[in-house]
Amino acid sequence: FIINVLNHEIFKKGDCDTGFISNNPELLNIKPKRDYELRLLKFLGEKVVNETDGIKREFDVPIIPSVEKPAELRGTKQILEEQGPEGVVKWIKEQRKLLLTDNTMRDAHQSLMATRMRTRDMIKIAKPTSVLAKDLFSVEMWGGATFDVAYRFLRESPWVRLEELRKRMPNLLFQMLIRGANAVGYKNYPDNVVREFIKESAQSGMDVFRIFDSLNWLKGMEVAIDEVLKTGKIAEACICYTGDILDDKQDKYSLNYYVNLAKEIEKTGAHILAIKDMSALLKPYAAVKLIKALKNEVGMPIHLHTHDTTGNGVATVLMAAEAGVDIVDTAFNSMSGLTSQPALNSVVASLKNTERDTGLNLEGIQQISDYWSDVRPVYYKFESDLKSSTAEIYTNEMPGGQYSNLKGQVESFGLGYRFNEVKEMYKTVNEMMGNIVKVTPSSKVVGDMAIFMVKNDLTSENIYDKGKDMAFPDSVVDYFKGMIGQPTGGFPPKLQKLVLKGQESITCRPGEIIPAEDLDAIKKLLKDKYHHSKANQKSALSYALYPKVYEEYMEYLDEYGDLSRIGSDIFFHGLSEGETCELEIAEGKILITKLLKIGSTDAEGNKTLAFEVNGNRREIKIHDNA
Ligand code: 3PY
Ligand code: ZN
Repeated sequence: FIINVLNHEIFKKGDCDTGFISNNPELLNIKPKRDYELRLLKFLGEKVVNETDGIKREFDVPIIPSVEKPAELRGTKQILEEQGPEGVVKWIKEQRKLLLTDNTMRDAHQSLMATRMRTRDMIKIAKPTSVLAKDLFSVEMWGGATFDVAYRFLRESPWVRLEELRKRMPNLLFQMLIRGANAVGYKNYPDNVVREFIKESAQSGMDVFRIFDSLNWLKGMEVAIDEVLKTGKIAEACICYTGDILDDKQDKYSLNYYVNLAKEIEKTGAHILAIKDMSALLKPYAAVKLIKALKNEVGMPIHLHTHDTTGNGVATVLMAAEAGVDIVDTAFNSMSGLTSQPALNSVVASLKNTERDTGLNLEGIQQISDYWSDVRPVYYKFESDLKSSTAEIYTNEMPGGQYSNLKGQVESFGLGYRFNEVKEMYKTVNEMMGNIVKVTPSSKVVGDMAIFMVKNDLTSENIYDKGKDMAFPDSVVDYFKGMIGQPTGGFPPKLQKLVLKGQESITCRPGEIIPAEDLDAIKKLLKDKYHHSKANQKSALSYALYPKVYEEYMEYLDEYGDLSRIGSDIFFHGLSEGETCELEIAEGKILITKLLKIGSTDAEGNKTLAFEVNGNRREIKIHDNA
């Protein structure tokens, strides 16, 4: 308003009286644009002053393959729409070809770059993927850690991601990973949250729900399976693979164990059986043994999920194909390998002219891989420094996504130099816990306990003495209380007693005792506290899953505005001095912004940054936290 007054011709001439404001109503036109602009400059200023110092690498602009939409674009999504989940199961069983799921937009970036891939980089390649890779079985692009990370670090809505991708990929099944009663979080939620979350996701375009329990405890998956069956979408239930079925000495997780679990899963009515090999432990010959046995014993199609941490990923996939697996998870080559999935393009190439030819077009999928190859460098800060495959994983059994995350977690405690010890301790903790399945969130419990032990110089022997008066990490306490379920073989009593220090534990399903969440009360809270006029079931569910993260997200939007449209090079690396860029702040609204100068720190510890925005000079003061 003041700027409007100062810029007004009458005011400038000094020719105004008390009627000036009422005679000139345009003075009250306060443009929200200015507000957007200011908030955006504040974001850029903070980034430059307190993170990058204006130093930035050059990044190539990713090339988006140009595709013409064919007259008819049909895929697996249409089979589901026209024939329901049973129709999809029938279709899968009729195929000789090996069906592929692309996991680039979910597990690949979760495993390679701490889940930081932004929606903006996904939606640009969505339409080309739907055309050039139209023969995929599905695209996994949601769930797992992506939900939390979208709000927590990317400050964007995962629901918008789902909707925007859905619009651009109408022919392919969308798939998500859901952690049973832990939904997309790290703890058991009330049943109504799990059910409503599935309902809302299905309505927003999700088709295949890959459901697992982090302890292979069937009870932990029951509610989720039941709800997916009600939605008419596809329930894919998992056996999480751990240990080594080729080694007769490892008898806890034997072939029989997996076959029995699969038979129990079949009884739930789930449509597809997934083998979830989250830590890349399924060796190629073990895959043959397991898949042949499962094919003999259960009627559901089998979907294999694995990682390439050991370098044996493609071999496992090919051997599984040979043994009759129906569908396998892969990632486009430039986003594959190491802790990510085995390479999609390479699998397609190796099966060309064989009985299990995937039918995917190599030239088309090369263009998609090239796009991801151009996108990836922007995320370099989040990549682990793992340069080669490692057979060490066969002994420490750490999931693909955890490896890169744990390293960061260990470093945040100032224990980076003791990472090898933490990895070794991860193994020890697993043994102390009775050899459990390790996948989110049980893997986090093991990781948190390993860090705690290294930090406090605890060993498997001295812990019972030294740990008597220590408060164990919350995740570890919850685990021993039975709040993420029951492990096969039960809890080791001595360790449970040490951790719980007299607190009660449960053996029932946590959902049976956790009170239902009042989603309407959450909507009201969001409306009252954040003036969130559009608070709906989606926002209420997000809050119910992650109250603190969701509140911080709302506060961030208030402070900086919606930054989901600005380029990832800017979002992560800001601007360098002299750089000009186009910043999209709302649909079609572009600010051409140049960082003219970064001033030096003044007596109050502030730096003044000069920008040019759409031709106008703007200055902003930012506190230098250094
Ligand atoms: C997740 O739960 O996010 C996983 O990827 C587990 O493997
Ligand atoms: Zn995985």
